[in-house]
Amino acid sequence: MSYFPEVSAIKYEGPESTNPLAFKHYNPEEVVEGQTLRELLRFSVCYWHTFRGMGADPFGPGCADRPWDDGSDSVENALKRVDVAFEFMQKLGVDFYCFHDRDVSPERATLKESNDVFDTIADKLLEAQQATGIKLLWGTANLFSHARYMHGAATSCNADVFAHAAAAVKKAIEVTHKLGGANYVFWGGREGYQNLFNTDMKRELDHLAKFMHMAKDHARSIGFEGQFLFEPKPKEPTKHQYDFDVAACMNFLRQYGLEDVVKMNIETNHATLAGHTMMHEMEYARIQNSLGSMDANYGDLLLGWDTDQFPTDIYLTTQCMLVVLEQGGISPGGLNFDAKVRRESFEPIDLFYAHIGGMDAFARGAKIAARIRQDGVLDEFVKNRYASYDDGIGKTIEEGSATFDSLEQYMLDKGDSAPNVSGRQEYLENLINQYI
Ligand code: XUL
Ligand code: CO
Repeated sequence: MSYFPEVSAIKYEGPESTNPLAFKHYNPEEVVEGQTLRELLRFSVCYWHTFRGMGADPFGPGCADRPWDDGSDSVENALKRVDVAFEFMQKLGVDFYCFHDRDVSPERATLKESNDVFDTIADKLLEAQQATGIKLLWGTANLFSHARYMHGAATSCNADVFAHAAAAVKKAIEVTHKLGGANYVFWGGREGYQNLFNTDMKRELDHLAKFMHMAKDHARSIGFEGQFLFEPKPKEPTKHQYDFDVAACMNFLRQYGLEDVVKMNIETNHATLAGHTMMHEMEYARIQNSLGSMDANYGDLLLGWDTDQFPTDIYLTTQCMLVVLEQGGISPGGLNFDAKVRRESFEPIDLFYAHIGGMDAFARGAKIAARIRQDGVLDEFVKNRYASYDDGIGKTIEEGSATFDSLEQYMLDKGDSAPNVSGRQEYLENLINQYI
């Protein structure tokens, strides 16, 4: 039984190919800075948008054509989706996938029943992983869709909801562990507030930290050694999410002693909603040894919400890959397409076009970034820009031997500072365009 009979395995055919169902740039075996593109990029398909998204928006219900899906929350339907997902991923040639508990497994009236169904689905996922070699990049729990989470989960004012969320995350970590997941993600679905008049921010943040500590303690107690990831997002669904951006997340993690166990899963559309570029968020995390994984997508800059489009912008992917290569890769994280096809792209084949485009865009970005790095054009420029700190007074500042007294004396002797040199931004932008 095939769910995508019109598609066979997607192959690399090179830039000259006109086949829309072929890679033009993603050759999984091509080596970039010592790693194959497959190892470097660690592409992952997300279960929620790709196998559960039906194109609903605030103005209308889903309208996607998914002939295999009867729309029910039956176990049979959930099991069938596993077959669909693995056929899709295998034909696409990705090595990883990601899910929330409720994407793969429907919720039932009680926690016990929900967990039992989840076990049945997890068995099938494990079988499918073993049959195909596709692995779990990360698991997570949906702590935002059910009405109980209206005030948040770990930051809910209702302690029972905190307990329910804890039980859900406990189970999701156990399933992630059973499936050999490389990471576990926290995205604070509704961990934030709509109005401070009814919110005790201090208590909510304390609770969130307690929750993450308990999650980590449980994970380690069952032998899950995967990496934890925190996913920054400034707003939506709440007016203010506590995981606003990398800076806010890092501050939170450090305040509560979690910085050694939790890294960042950075998403482009979340970065731009926070008023940052993706490169800023990635670089800010990288320099603090906290760049863990990426949710690859692209937001429409004319719209103020999370549009989760597939990334096709080579400028963006080049910037991302400059940071990834500087770090030497992103493993055990990966590059998860947290992206959805447009509502109008309602046919199953559109799922292939979307992922092929995203994978090609990142493969190009990787190769362009590697050439820029190989020629050392940015490195050399940046190094020279700070050369005044390599010796003399600058060196005393960096080494920590300078004081306000010594700096004052230096300037009294010298009279005035040395002239500045140009930042050459336009020159550098032109240079980067030559590589693209
Ligand atoms: C929501 C979002 C999530 C996380 C996982 O904007 O990005 O899907 O990636 O919970
Ligand atoms: Co995401």
